[in-house]
Amino acid sequence: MKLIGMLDSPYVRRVAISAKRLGIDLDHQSVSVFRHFEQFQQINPVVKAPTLVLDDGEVLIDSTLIIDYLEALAGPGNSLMPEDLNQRLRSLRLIGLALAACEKSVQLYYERNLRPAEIQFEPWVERVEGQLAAAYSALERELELQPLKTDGSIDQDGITLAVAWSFTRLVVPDQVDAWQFPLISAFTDYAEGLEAFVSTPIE
Ligand SMILES: N[C@@H](CCC(=O)N[C@@H](CS)C(=O)NCC(=O)O)C(=O)O
Repeated sequence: MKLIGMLDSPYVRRVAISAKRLGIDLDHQSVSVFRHFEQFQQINPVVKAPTLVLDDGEVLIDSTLIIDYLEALAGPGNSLMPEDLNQRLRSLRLIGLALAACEKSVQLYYERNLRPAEIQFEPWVERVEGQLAAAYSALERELELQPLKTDGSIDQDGITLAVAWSFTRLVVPDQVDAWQFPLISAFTDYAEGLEAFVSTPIE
């Protein structure tokens, strides 16, 4: 199976890291939705990263749906999601917040880098900045209430949180200070030291 997309996309990176943690070998191809638009179009006319191309040529998009498929391939004993209902609910809450943080970081990055300065719409930018801060504040509170494991393992909530934080710090560093979100920052330092992260560097 081929995973198409750049690792500077948090969505591509969470799929690549999840696959490693699930023991699934993916052939990763760094094709950019911007710099290699036409090449990407040949693989997937919708040009969304990540794209997973199955061995029979079937194409799957959206990181969460791709991870769902990889989880099914790996089998129940290997899941990155807790079985306990309450813990699963908490994981889903963390993942939802981290994905919202990714989305808001992407929106700010696109606004700053794709839209000409003279047609930027400040009320929209302020709205997105507020949403991004709200997502990380909620995540920091979640970690205050219950820390994530730092025993050498990592599950889907931790993967998505750390990937989101590293991405935000890379593309819109002015939006988040490590001292404002010490628990998220410390957890990300831990995650970025794990083999699955080190071997899947943000490009
Ligand atoms: N919800 C999607 C979001 C994927 C996404 O928006 N990826 C970006 C790259 S970071 C992309 O494909 N951008 C190109 C575009 O939307 O035209 C997921 O989880 O995979």
